[in-house]
Amino acid sequence: MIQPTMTLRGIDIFQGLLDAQEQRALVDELRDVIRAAPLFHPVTARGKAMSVRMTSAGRLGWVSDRNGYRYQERHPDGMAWPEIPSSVIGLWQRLVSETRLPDCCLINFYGEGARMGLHQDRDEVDFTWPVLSLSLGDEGLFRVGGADRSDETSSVWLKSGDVLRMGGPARLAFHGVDRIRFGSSRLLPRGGRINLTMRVVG
Ligand SMILES: O=C(O)CCC(=O)C(=O)O
Ligand SMILES: [Mn+2]
Repeated sequence: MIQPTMTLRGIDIFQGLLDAQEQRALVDELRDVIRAAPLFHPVTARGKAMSVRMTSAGRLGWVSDRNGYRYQERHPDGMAWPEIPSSVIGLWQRLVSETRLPDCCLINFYGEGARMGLHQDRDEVDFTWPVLSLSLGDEGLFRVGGADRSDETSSVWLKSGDVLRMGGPARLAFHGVDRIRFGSSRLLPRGGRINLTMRVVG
């Protein structure tokens, strides 16, 4: 069993788990996913535009619009979501489960100035499985607290190739991304950060 390089408020962090070649190969696979299911700009239920752009792969994708947050079987433009890249499934099998595979791989793209406010991942039906998160491209300042929004938080800069596993009591920890260091990585030629989160929806 592979051991995390650090833990932060119960989250296991595997720093540098993907090497540069694996990261480049995955970016190529993600280009195909995004061609088939383009990134879109979600809005919150209150109509506020989120600063990240997103899409999904897998049986279900996560969407947010005026009707709220939910998982659905189709992209807002109507197509089915593409398959989750096999290397992403392989990572899940190494760190979470050989047999119960994720239903959704949410793909977030952070351009210059994008961030994500403190939130819990709780639109899933089943919280018994961890959420696995992989960072690619520019560094992002990730913040994590506890199960209550008011709990104290800690932060870590996530680099390209780092993986997080949020399971057990940390499955419902509040977390977010305060900012990215735009241009800090050369993985994406035009800069930016990609985060993939794999989820069992149930
Ligand atoms: O970008 C990240 O590292 C976190 C993304 C996230 O929390 C989410 O998509 O729910
Ligand atoms: Mn989240």
